[in-house]
Amino acid sequence: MVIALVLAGGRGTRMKVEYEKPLTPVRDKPLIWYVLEALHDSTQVDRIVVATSPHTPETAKFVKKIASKGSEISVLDTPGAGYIEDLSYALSQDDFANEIILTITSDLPLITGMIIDQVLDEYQKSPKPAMSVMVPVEIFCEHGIKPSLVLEKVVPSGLNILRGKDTEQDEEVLVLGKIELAFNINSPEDIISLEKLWGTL
Ligand SMILES: Nc1nc2c(ncn2[C@@H]2O[C@H](COP(=O)(O)OP(=O)(O)O)[C@@H](O)[C@H]2O)c(=O)[nH]1
Ligand SMILES: [Mg+2]
Repeated sequence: MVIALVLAGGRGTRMKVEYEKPLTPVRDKPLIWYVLEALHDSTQVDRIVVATSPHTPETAKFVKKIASKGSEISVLDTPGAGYIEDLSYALSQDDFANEIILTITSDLPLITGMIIDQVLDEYQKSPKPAMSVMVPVEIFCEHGIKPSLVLEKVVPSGLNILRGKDTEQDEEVLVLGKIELAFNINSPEDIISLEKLWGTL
């Protein structure tokens, strides 16, 4: 089974607004809606779990409202102790043991179901239990976007795959030339970049 774990419990302080970041309006929809829609469109994701925290109570309410309409989606209340800490907390859940866990951030408005399926196809072909997905930095330059973090010419995407148990896992690095995997919203300026990108993709 493939479980998508959406991390949506950060403080989002760089947005400088009172909204919780996952609920930031982007073309009349909350930011996280784009990620949930892409996961819903994926043919390989079986379950969606949204990891909220005490920093994002309204996001939890929003997801529960969607869940009440019968989608395969649920909320996991994580402590809000930090990305890595809350990810470990989530992975230690009994019902995640040995499942394929696709982790994704709530701030990737360009992600699509097709790209998620492409990553999962590559994961299924790989002999390794974990996969981290990177985007070449040139892709950012081509679109005139400044990436927040560059590791030796690649930018970490907001999407990774691992098995549901919190131990060291041998990982394959997949490099995909898709801006959709790494363009994430962290500041109000990013919303302006997003509008520009939408015009070109
Ligand atoms: N559950 C949970 N999610 C978090 C935490 N910190 C960040 N996130 C989520 O992780 C995603 C990425 O966070 P962000 O601050 O944008 O990190 P960056 O893009 O790597 O700089 C967002 O969707 C956050 O809501 C945390 O402590 N707990
Ligand atoms: Mg981000």
